[in-house]
Amino acid sequence: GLGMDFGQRKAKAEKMFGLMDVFLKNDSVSLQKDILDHVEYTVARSRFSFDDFEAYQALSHSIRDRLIERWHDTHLYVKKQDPKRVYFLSLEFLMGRSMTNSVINLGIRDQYADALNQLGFEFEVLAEQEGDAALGNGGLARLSACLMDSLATLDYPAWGYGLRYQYGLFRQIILDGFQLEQPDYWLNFGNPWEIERVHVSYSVKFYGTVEEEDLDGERTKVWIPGETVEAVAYDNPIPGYGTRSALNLRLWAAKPSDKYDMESYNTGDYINAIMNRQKAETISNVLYPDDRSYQGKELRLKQQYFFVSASLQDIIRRFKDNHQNFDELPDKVALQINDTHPALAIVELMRMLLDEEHLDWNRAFEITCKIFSFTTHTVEPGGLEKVPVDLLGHLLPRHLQIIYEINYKFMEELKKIIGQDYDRLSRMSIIEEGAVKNVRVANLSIVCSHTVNGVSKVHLQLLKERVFKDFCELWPQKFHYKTNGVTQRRWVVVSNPNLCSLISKWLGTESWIRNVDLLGGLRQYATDPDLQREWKMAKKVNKLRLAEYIETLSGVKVSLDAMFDVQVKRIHEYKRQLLNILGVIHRFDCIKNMSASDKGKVVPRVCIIGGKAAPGYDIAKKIIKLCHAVADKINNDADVGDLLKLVFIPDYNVSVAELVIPGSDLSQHISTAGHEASGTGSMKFLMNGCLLLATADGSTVEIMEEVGAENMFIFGAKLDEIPALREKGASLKAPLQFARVVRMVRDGYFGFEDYFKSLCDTLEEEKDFYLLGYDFTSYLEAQAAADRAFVDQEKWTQMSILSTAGAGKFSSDRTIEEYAKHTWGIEPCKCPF
Ligand code: B1N
Repeated sequence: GLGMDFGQRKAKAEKMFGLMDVFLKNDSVSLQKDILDHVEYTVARSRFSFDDFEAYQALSHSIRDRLIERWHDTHLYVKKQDPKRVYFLSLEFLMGRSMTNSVINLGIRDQYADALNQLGFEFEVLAEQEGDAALGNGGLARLSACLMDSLATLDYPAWGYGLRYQYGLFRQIILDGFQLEQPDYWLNFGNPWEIERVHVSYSVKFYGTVEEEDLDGERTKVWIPGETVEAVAYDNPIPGYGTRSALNLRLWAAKPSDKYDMESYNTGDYINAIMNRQKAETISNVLYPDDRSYQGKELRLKQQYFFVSASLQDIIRRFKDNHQNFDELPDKVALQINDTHPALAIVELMRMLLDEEHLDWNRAFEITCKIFSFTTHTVEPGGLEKVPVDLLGHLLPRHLQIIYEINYKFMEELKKIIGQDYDRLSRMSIIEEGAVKNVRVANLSIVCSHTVNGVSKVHLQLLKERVFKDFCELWPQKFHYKTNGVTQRRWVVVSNPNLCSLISKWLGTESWIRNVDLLGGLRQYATDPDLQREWKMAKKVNKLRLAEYIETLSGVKVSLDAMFDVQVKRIHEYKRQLLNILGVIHRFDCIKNMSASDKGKVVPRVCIIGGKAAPGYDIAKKIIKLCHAVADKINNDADVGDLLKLVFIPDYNVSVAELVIPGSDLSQHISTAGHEASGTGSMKFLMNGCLLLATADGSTVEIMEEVGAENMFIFGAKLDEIPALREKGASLKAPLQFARVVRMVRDGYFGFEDYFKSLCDTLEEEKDFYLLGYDFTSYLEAQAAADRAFVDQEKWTQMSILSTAGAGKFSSDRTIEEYAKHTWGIEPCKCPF
């Protein structure tokens, strides 16, 4: 993969850096020795007696050494080249497990597998020992992780910045069909994939007052903070595939600051003072588990500012290492903010340039606007982040002043352009007036960014028509979209090795792993009986693995001949898991009322649903319970048998996804049109040859363009029909079949009728905001079409091959190329050895 052998690399590196002894060896004997050394000296177990977990620890440290090596080389080289870098700021990264991904990207999986065999272990078994790093909620957070993988693979000079939460996303356990949340104290067993940098730390300040001072005869504002917390860096190497590049994901942890002396007059004061200091750590304690509901919580705001302030100090320090003139900053630094969560970075940079570097306002603002780009993941104007002015002013008084100043100048400019249109001015203002005054974080981000990106083609359309209408009219050239993508390394190579080798064999190359467009080459073999046979076999093996998992989790035995029909994603009303469940009830009802001969024609199904509900999201939790109640009934019905099963997979996360996605035949992406900004799960299923049953929403619209609607099952109201349908409201008669299944739930056919009442109420004609009733008929038709296609296995397999073949566009490699070229203006910086 790397095109150079050990000796050549060593010679080159010595020439460049004058290093004498470089690079760890990767032959089986060296690896065995390394692993055993780590057993003895790192894990501190005897090399003659250690269990699977200790073997995993030793193995991961051996891999970590190799990651660090490349990570050092990349830094040294990039530092020397000093290109423009992109800094990806995100409050969430869903990395999942690291081990298999690391050895694959390092290109040494086979060597490790061999070394472990020699020691009497199996790589796959040890890989199962690792827990997930779940520092994020859902799609947005996994997108960050996929983009990092692509940045590394494509050799871009990039860093990621985020927060090192002590508690990741809660673990979901199911008790009597109800979701319970358990803390994810993921660092309990140590984390070999991070490097603690005790010496890389910055003070982050909060509260206090702003005073005016004389500085060289000029009046300047000085912030006298009230609290200081230390941010300590934890570095996570991100290896690229088929390159020696390894990027850095730097996550900040909060620690008490020891820069200030305490004055204690007695032991009690002293003890209390220590206890109070310890509170500093709460800032990075816990990830907020709601995706997209904003409450003006002080701790959340503190998290945002904490991570942004530390990151910017780090970035500016690095810039100042070899530059003095801040006019050069936009040539060296691109700052990408992932949704509005890190938007305080804009204000913090302004503050640093004004108050610390003493630039004048116009220069500071111009530089800031040239540096920031912002990606929004929102479709609802009401879903935009707002921060109460009082809260912000209390926590960050100087920042509030700067926000007011930015807004004042913006409003003055705007008046010159649009005149005295006060409605429009007040809509576009960064400050929302009202009983509670709020800072509109999105407006701030738009005003101060050079580019605003949506995450799919239809998302940009929605931004123009709805979410940011006023701004799009004012600055049409500012708004773009970059269709999301996922990394084929994680979602095919790591998670579906069977399919991976099959693809490489038929394409005659492994190059698709770096250049995913080559997948299109499978099209010509889509009807080849040999490929079809091997393709079906690979799917069978994956289905078996999934079936075993389901049986251990839920005790439900499922037939491998059934169609595995999967919907896994966060539980939300707009994602319409409820539509899925009602469809299952309908199917059940039909089977119950069928003659024996008709039953013979039913295509057996295993319906699989998985996903977490935000802890405070009542309706979502009821959907989970309904799924279990329905499953209890169906799975124990003798008339139904293997014709229909419903299973809920608990605690859906990245590593569960790696198991579930390759084993699915059909996957559902059925949001009401206009509600899913993009959706990235669909792309993972597509790559793995699963057929999609979907509405034309977010990314599926573009998937249709790539694989053809004839190779998918598309249904439901179209985006442009939705407003009129909502208008009609009560006069829309839901079909009888719909009324019947809702009745069954209402009347207690599945028990718990009181509990499900409010859930059923959301489906009443005048309240059915997400149009489940309206879409039900076409949903059932799409399901019937899927059944018909599945009966013809040749046809189905062809569609499956064509799905994978059409997945090329949805690689995050393509997404990153677009961002690099059109938004960040950065070039690859590849270490030449
Ligand atoms: O971002 C994904 C998209 O594929 C999904 O369609 C979109 O729903 C998702 C606040 C969010 N939007 N907003 C969030 C997450 C956490 C949070 O605290 C909002 N996530 C999305 C990637 O573009």
